[in-house]
Amino acid sequence: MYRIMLLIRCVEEKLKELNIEGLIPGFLHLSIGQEAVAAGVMAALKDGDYILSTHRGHGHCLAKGMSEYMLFAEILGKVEGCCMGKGGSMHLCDVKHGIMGTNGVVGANIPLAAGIAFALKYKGEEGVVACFFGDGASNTGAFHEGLNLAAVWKLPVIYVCENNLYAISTRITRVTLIQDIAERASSYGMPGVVVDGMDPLAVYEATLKAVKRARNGEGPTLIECKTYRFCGSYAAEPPAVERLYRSEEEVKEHMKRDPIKKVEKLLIESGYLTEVEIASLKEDIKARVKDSVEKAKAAPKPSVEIAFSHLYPEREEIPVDLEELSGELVELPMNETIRITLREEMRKDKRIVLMGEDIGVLGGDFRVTKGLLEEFGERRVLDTPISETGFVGLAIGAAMAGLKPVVEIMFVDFAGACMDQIMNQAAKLSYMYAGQIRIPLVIRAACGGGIRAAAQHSQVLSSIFSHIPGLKVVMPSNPCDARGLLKSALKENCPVIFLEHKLLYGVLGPVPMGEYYIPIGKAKVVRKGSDATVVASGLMVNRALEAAKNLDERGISIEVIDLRTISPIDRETIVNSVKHTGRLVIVEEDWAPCSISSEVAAIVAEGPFDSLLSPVKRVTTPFYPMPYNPELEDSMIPSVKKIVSAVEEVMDIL
Ligand SMILES: Cc1ncc(C[n+]2csc(CCOP(=O)(O)OP(=O)(O)O)c2C)c(N)n1
Repeated sequence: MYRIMLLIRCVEEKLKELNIEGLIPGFLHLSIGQEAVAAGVMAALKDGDYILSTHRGHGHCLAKGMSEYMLFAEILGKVEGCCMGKGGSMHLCDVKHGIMGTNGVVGANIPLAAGIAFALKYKGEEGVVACFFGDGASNTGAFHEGLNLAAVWKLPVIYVCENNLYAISTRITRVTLIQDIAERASSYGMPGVVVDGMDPLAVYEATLKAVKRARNGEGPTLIECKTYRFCGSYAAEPPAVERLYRSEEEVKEHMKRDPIKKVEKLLIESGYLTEVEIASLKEDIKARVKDSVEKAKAAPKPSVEIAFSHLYPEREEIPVDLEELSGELVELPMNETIRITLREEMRKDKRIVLMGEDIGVLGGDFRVTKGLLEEFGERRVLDTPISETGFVGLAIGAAMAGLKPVVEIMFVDFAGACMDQIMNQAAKLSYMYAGQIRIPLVIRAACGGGIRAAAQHSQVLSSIFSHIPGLKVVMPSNPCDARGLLKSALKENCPVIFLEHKLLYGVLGPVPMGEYYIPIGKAKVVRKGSDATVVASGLMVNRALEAAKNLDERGISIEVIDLRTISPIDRETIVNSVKHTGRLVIVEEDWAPCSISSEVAAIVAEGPFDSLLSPVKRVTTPFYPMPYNPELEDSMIPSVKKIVSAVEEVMDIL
């Protein structure tokens, strides 16, 4: 432990120098003073155990086995860094050593850790997860949701709170009324322990107990380590800024508790090491660190292509030709189609687990998962607390550790409650950790208006997800597509947002019972035509088809494109169609500003603009929330009539 603490201190002192020299391009948070926590916790872990850490995670990574060379190279932005220069100090990862990532979003790693622990337990592996976070993180929703879920499902996690008294400049006593953060553990039904975080042995002993508990299947423990950082919140914090929130005297007082000096004294007094031996050990570490830094400075930078890699890891192989209909065609509604597809895939692939609010006993608000609990049991069909950040984060963690979770967000409107987990975690981890981690996760959500559910239960929001690289977004318009898209989504190694329109759940359509996969990223021309192109998705495809039928009776030939995949959008199919028809109407059940319809219009403006015979027309929801009154609601959602009028306008036949 002493050696590890020395290494961490030496590496971080070096990083401080590099920062002063201007060699570190980004943020740098040092943990000087807090080394005993990293050393003590890691001494109690084994090789098959995992850690998750924070923006202040150099020490944790070094103690868990990351080489100082990989660390320096990463922080200097070099291709030989642990994340090929794509992560930097706040986003380190070394899966080979069980380091499942340091995280730049305070508190976000807490549900992820529960998820990795869930996967370990599910697979019957004996590993445990240690999750580090600061006192500041203990006031995030992710803390409460993550700890609660870990406790309820008795997951093998050790939550390690490094209470260094400050979240940047905010002293914990100004934002938290209880004396010990560990007290919070009792409200989740788990043990909470307070230890002297400046004493590696005390940290080690507390962790050892927590690890034993976790390995025995007794669930998580919260360990609060009372510690202190001797440096500013970030490496370049000027003393004048630091003085705004803590005095020099206070820092000096805490420096008397320096864990390295404390252990040194103990080692000498107990006759374990002499002063000469300690000096020589320090020299060795210094020399080793110096070599690593020199090598890292000389290492190559990443090539430009590296910036464009690791976003969407290659999907699993699909055993049949895409789009090939197979098996008997059976008339089914969309909710039942999704259910039988999930059931079939779950029978084949034990990695698939379902999570969500009321999806088990009730079968979901829209009964999509009805009966699956009975067949697969509580181990694979999990009713969750109302805790979107908790269970979506947990599912991401489980995916990181090799499972394939399918999460249901009851109404897509509630995705806002867990947007950090979707956009900063699920979408980004594979990229920022340079492909070391994959997130094979499907997030299903009911969307759309028409059921008189008003402003907070009627949105589609596909454009919000589609704005984020790293996610794929699909939206079936009929039961057959729901089957093909879901089967394909379950072969992806990236998060897929699967949007299910509520008004389509009960709509019948022919569904192929065999292996049927629809390529993700490909739109479909669902009706051929020559006068105008209508682009739509989800429920709007059906309205566009009806409009096309009406117009056909008047001799107007409409080509209808069903986007199927909203992101990444299929530019080629749109461009080819508009080149052919010369006119474009985009129908979207969503607001026009910054929407999918804006995107489609931009694709045409950037591409076959010269082919346009008339301006592009969009039929969208007025830029107001959804009202409750049925007539008012119906007036908001694009109707067949409005689509027909839009086509007439682009055809100039008003
Ligand atoms: C969700 C979120 N909010 C705000 C920030 C900005 N931020 C970065 S570090 C930090 C303080 C964190 O304090 P604490 O959790 O106690 O950890 P420490 O920095 O003391 O190690 C804040 C607010 C962030 N990264 N994430």
